[in-house]
Amino acid sequence: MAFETIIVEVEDHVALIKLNRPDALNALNSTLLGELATALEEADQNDKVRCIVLTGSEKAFAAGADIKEMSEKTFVDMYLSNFFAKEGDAVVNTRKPIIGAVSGYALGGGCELAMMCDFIIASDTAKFGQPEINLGVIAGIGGTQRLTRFVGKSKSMDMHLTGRFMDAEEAERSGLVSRVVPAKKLMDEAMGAAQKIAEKSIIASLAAKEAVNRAYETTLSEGILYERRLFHSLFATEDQKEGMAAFQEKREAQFRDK
Ligand code: CO8
Repeated sequence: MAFETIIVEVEDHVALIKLNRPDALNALNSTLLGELATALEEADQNDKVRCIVLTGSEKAFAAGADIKEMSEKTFVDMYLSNFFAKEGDAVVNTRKPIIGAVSGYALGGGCELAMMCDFIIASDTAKFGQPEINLGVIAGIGGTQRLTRFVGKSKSMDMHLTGRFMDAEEAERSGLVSRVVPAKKLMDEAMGAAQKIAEKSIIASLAAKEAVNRAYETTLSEGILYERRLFHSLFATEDQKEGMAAFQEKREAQFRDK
């Protein structure tokens, strides 16, 4: 499908989705978010895709929700449309792993979108922030909740109340991102990580993603039980037999997603 505000390429089992509104620093408007939701649903359905990389430009992953589109909206508009809740759900309901490859600004809704990815690889130029307070509003698509879980209350409060930006080094130190690499190497690093994921059994990848995400939704003992049951169930797969046989035969496993 042809898109206006994103570019999608599928190669070697990885879907690369690039936000593409360069004149607006990839500000998230309704067209872009609708297209992103569609692209993610398509990637999830596409048997050739085993991992997804979501990225922006070198200058901006995304500088937030589109302020120009939003500015004249009323409470009733926002409430009745449930502003971008459906599109946000489409991101978090994607079952295949999503890597956020972040360079430049990831602000407001852009930071929130990056945090909806399964993990973030950042370039050393990345800047994260929840500056909505400067516009007389607050984060609206998970920022107060997700950032707090990533970096703790004190830093999250600091970011949401002052609107200050966090650079890549601080983001890595605080647990917001998994790796920081020089800007020029960002896409190689993200695509390399995606390739590694694509080589695994997709059944195990989906189970790992589901289990880690339970940690944010439930108690420790329930989460551990959930993990244990998923772990047990993987012994019903041919890929478990293949993975463990390959280890003993000192060869690469050939997973068949069965
Ligand atoms: N919305 C609309 N247009 C934007 C946005 C934005 N969020 N950010 C940048 N742009 C546009 C600018 O208006 C400008 O366009 P034009 O040339 O037509 O005037 C162009 O992008 C380039 O921007 P700048 O000239 O400002 O570039 P600078 O390098 O000087 O500054 C900054 C870069 C610091 C990123 C600056 O653009 C900025 O502060 N942007 C706004 C950041 C912000 O406040 N983000 C939060 C938005 S609110 C939000 O995200 C709410 C989330 C809750 C719901 C989420 C649903 C998805």
